[in-house]
Amino acid sequence: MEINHWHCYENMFSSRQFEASVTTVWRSGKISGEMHLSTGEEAITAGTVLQLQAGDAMALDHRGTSAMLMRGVDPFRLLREFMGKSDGLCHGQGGHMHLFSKRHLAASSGIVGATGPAAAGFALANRALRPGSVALAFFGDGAMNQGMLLESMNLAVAWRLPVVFICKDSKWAITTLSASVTGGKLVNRAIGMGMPATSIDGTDVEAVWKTASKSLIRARKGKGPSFIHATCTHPEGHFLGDPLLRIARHPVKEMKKVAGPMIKSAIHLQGASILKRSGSLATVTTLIGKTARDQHFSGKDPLSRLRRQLKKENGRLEKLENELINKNQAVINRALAAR
Ligand SMILES: Cc1ncc(C[n+]2csc(CCOP(=O)(O)OP(=O)(O)O)c2C)c(N)n1
Repeated sequence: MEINHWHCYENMFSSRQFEASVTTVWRSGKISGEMHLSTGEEAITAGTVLQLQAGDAMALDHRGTSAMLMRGVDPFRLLREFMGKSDGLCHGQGGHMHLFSKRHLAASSGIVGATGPAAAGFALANRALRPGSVALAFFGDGAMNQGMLLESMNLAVAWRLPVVFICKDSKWAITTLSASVTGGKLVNRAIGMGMPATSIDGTDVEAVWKTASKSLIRARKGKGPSFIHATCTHPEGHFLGDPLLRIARHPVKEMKKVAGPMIKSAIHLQGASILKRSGSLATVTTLIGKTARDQHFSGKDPLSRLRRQLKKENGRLEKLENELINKNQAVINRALAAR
């Protein structure tokens, strides 16, 4: 299937909008617990999920929102699920990490590595019940050290299962730098098991699309699984509210110069009242957090990358974005107004 950049952008933009709204709702306290966003992964999702056909399945990790949206799951039911409401996708029982839709053959899990066995199971069923259909397995680099994922990759090769294994490599597993606990190159593990493996820039939707297209054709023809290693960055860190401690441990040079004196002056004994000073300290830390986030994501945003390509048709682009913003806002308003 040929890539349609506008269709990809529409899906990526809608997902980003939805997750920006989820962030606001989460901050307001209407969603409890941790919140893991798929923001930063949109090109990987669009380049794979938008190529799926009826009968194809997908196993998603704790960042399943963009894939669910791009597969056509109702955003109203997703947000209501996140809010723990009975009219949510899973009647409010799953939350954002444990989503399931039988109609879309889609299941997510917060258990790291669990998408390997789930996708292998989907693929086994697909081969028997819906020949020619496939299953996608999404997981992070952290999952590549999980036994059950490696076992299912091995079995998928041995049984020639129609699976595409997609490793979204953000380099980090919460606060652990993957390189510090991982031997060798990830693609070599897949190659060693006997499946083709390709490493790509996961912020480039076209590269993802082309690679996924080859893997999907191969799987549909009954030739077995493949492995895609796609790099990405999560601008928010591991979860919403992540203080990006790891960035503080590897400070950006500029920030290091500015942060110290700013904090020192904010807590200086003389001058304004303690209340004012603690207020300004909060402003300083928020600013530092934002700077860290911006620098951390700079040049690694799949959405801005595709947007630059489409900007030559600026009128069309802005019209589309406005329509999608309004559409998203209407869904959010409806979800927040419902009881
Ligand atoms: C089996 C298992 N071990 C540990 C955890 C705790 N945990 C949750 S997310 C995470 C890191 C996952 O890193 P990665 O797979 O790279 O995904 P990312 O969050 O970076 O997208 C860990 C260790 C878990 N949920 N499941």
